[in-house]
Order: sequence, then structure tokens, then C-alpha cells
Amino acid sequence: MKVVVLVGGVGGARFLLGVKSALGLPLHGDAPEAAPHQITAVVNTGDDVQMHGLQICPDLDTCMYTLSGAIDEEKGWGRAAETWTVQEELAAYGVEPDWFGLGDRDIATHLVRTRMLRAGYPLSTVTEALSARWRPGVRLLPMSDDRVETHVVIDDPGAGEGGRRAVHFQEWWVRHRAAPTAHAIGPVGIDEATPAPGLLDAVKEADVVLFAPSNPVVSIGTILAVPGVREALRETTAPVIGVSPIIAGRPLRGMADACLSAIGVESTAEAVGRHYGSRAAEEGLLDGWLVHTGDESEVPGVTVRAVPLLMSSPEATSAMVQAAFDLAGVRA
Ligand code: GDP
Ligand code: FO1
Ligand code: CA
Repeated sequence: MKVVVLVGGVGGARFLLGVKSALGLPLHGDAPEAAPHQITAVVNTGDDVQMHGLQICPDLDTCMYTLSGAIDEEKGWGRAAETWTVQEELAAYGVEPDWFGLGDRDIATHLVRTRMLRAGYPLSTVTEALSARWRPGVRLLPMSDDRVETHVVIDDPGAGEGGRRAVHFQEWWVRHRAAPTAHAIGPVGIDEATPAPGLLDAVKEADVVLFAPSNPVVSIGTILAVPGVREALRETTAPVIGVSPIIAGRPLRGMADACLSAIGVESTAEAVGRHYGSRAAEEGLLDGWLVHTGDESEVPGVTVRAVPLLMSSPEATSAMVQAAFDLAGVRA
């Protein structure tokens, strides 16, 4: 079976573990040669950022490290058994930015990536090269090879009454913990971006397409904003099933509610389902919407099903994915 999954970072990566498990594939590492299943993860790259001259792709790396068992499980990002010597040395020089944690092991990934990008390789090729070491067992496809960076418009007290400025998403999210009200959030460069090679074909040829329970604005929303992606999702013969990241009116981790309020969407499973909309309607994308038990809701034109959506273990996540397959009417 060919499964396409739209993903961000931590929520997406954990969901992918469940997809592998539901398909009977080993949690970490490659699938056996003869495995009849193929998973393509379309990964958000709007969080990507340059720090100290290095190109950092947080969501791609979170997926790559999680799927190979190298992730720091507690933080959800970066490498397990990490050390911080370079960070300490940078701090001793007093160089900025000092609010973004770059571990020594992780930096090696950014060095290899940056070198390959500077040599002219596209990000999708670079990701494939990095994956040759990590063997995530899933085809990790950046949403685009073009540079796209999500920015957030916040108040700027220094710019006088009513002054505002746009900051990089990472500055708002990591440095300020999403505390300043986001007046607008948008992916800069998206209009000129094209989908990564193979993305549209993967959607076209899929047996099922899943939206991971990732941030609906800065993860899934950014992927959907790449020109051509929405059309491909509306045209594919595969059922499209979304999984809610909002449980009982709150995101499970992180500050997705701050992103949702910036686009005027309530932090409820129903509102996010309605935001994605029905493929049967003029502009929507979903055939099915999976919500957490107790979040039963009405999304016009979409079949809503309630099941436990806590990714507390790969087994629990596997059951969630199985429920998504059932809703789609496909079988592993
Ligand atoms: P990020 O890029 O690291 O922020 O990760 P994603 O965008 O992939 O996912 C973030 C979203 O995952 C958050 O909005 C959380 O609500 C959601 N999430 C995290 N853990 C769970 C879980 O166990 N179940 C569900 N349904 N959603 C979760
Ligand atoms: N998240 C943090 O909260 N603090 C950090 O210092 C931090 C560093 C970092 C370095 C590499 C990487 O791949 C991810 C990192 N993240 C960090 C996670 C991250 O950037 C955000 O959680 C996501 O981009 C939001 O989706
Ligand atoms: Ca992210």
C-alpha cells in the first residue's frame, strides 16, 4: 500500500512511527526489501532557519532522528546523548543568536546539509543523502526545494505607538515561547515555491493520504500553501483523512492554539476539521476527520470518527493509524 502523510515535527514524527507499526514495519530503521508498503512523508520546511551560517531544518531532522531512534525523546527534537561544547564556545564569544540550542551531534547534520546545499544540491537530494545514514524507513520529502520561511508579525514597542515587526517563526516560538500575540503568520517565499520532485506524483498515486496531528497552521498549513499541493489533494483518487492535534479544546504539546488564533480558528477539533474542510465542497481537503473520544463533532461533508488519539506509545499510535485506515476504507 502507498501511504502519503503530511507532517511537521514532533507530532508528525511520532505519528509516522504509528504508520510504520500499523503497516507491520520495524519502528526504527529500514523496511525489509520485500515490504509491500511505501510511506512518503511530506515534511514542512517553513520552520527552516539559518543560524551561525548553518541551514537548519527542524521538522525534517525531528522526523529523521525519531524514525531512526536517535531522537532526544524527552525534548522531542535534537539528538539523544547530546553534548553542548560548541554552544558553550559560541556563548563565550558572546555571538547571537544565543537562544537556539544547537548540540554538537546535531551540528554535524547541519554542516553536511549546508555544505551540500552550497555545492548546489537541492534539499530533497540532501535529505536523501542524510537519510542514507539514518535509514528512517520512510521516504522523507521536504515540501519544496525552494526556500520558504514562516514569519510572524508581532508588536514592536520600540517602533512607537502601534508599531509592528515581522520575526522569524523560530524567534517567536523558541525565543519568546509564542507569548507575543501573533497578528499574522505567513510563509515568506511560498508563492514562488514549487513542490519537491515526486510530491505531486506521490499524492496522485497514493492509496491513502493522511494529515498527521501536526500543527494545522505552521506545519500542515504551510505544506498546503505550496502552490499545486491543494489541487493535487483534491484531485487524487485516494481518500484523504485528517487526524486532530487538538484534544478537548487544547493542543497536546506546544502552542498551536496561539497559531490558530492568529488565523481566526478556534482551538477545537471541530473548528480545525472545518478549517481543512470537505473535499465534497468547493475548496476543502478531507474525506474523513479523526477526533479524540469526547470531541465528537460535525464537519459538513466529512465523516467524523472519535477514537483515542493520545500517542502515548507506538502501539497506541498504531491503533490510531489503523482507525484512520478503517475510516479511509483501506487495509494494510
Ligand atoms: P512541531 O513541528 O514539533 O511543532 O510538531 P507538529 O507540527 O508535527 O505537531 C505538533 C502538534 O502535535 C501539536 O499541535 C500537538 O497538539 C500535537 N500532538 C502532540 N502529541 C499528540 C498526541 O499524542 N495526540 C494528538 N492527537 N496530537 C498530538
Ligand atoms: N526548540 C526549542 O524549544 N528550543 C531550542 O533551542 C531548539 C533548538 C533546535 C535545534 C535544532 C532543531 O532541529 C530543533 C530545535 N528546536 C528547539 C525545536 C524547534 O525548532 C521547534 O519546536 C519547531 O521548529 C517548532 O515546530
Ligand atoms: Ca515544526
